[in-house]
Amino acid sequence: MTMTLYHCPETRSMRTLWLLNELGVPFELVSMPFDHKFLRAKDYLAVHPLGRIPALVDDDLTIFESGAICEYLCEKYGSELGRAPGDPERPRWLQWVHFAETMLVHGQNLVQQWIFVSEAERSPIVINLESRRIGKCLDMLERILANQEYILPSGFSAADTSLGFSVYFVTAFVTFDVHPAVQAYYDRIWARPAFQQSMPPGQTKALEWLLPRLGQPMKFRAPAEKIAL
Ligand SMILES: N[C@@H](CCC(=O)N[C@@H](CS)C(=O)NCC(=O)O)C(=O)O
Repeated sequence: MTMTLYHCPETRSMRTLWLLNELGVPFELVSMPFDHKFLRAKDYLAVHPLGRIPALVDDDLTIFESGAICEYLCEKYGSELGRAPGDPERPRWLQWVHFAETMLVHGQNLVQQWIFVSEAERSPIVINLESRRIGKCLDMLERILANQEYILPSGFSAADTSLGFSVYFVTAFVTFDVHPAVQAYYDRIWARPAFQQSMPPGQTKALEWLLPRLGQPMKFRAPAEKIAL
């Protein structure tokens, strides 16, 4: 009865890997290069019909979608990293677990622009727009994290393994110069041993191997207004 995580380094499956490391439960890791040779192989399509990661196989259950896996694992282990139904923080916990995906999509669109689209087809408008969307997300997080260490007032939770990965990922495209509270959050994440265990060994920056092919990170102006959330 082994639980198996299908993973590619520095992709959304890092959320699950990090969470499993935080939970300290036994699992088997199948780590693949981010390459269709592996992701579209017949064997893997039998696990995830679209050949995406993460996918988790737990006995006779196969589940995909990083947010769903996060909820599943917290429930399975009754972990304090989740917020169970009835917990006053449950709605916010769900919100941040799933918001993480909204934020990441902007980063993913930037990877598409810089890496997968030819130079002739690359769009400065899309790059600008998606970077600014990340900036708006950071402005919102800045206001929250100015008053608390993690995304929920009560402290670290699996919402941070979801959101923290998105914050990690976007550091390849933007700077946190005017988002000091987000920077401090990011530093706190890095200090967690379970996060470090989920990183490719020896790597100190997000998407380090791709950085030479990405443009200069976008710098933002300080957020103008302080809106109470
Ligand atoms: N919403 C899904 C997205 C899964 C996804 O698209 N993962 C990417 C890696 S970050 C992938 O597998 N891409 C491979 C492909 O599109 O072929 C989740 O959160 O798990």
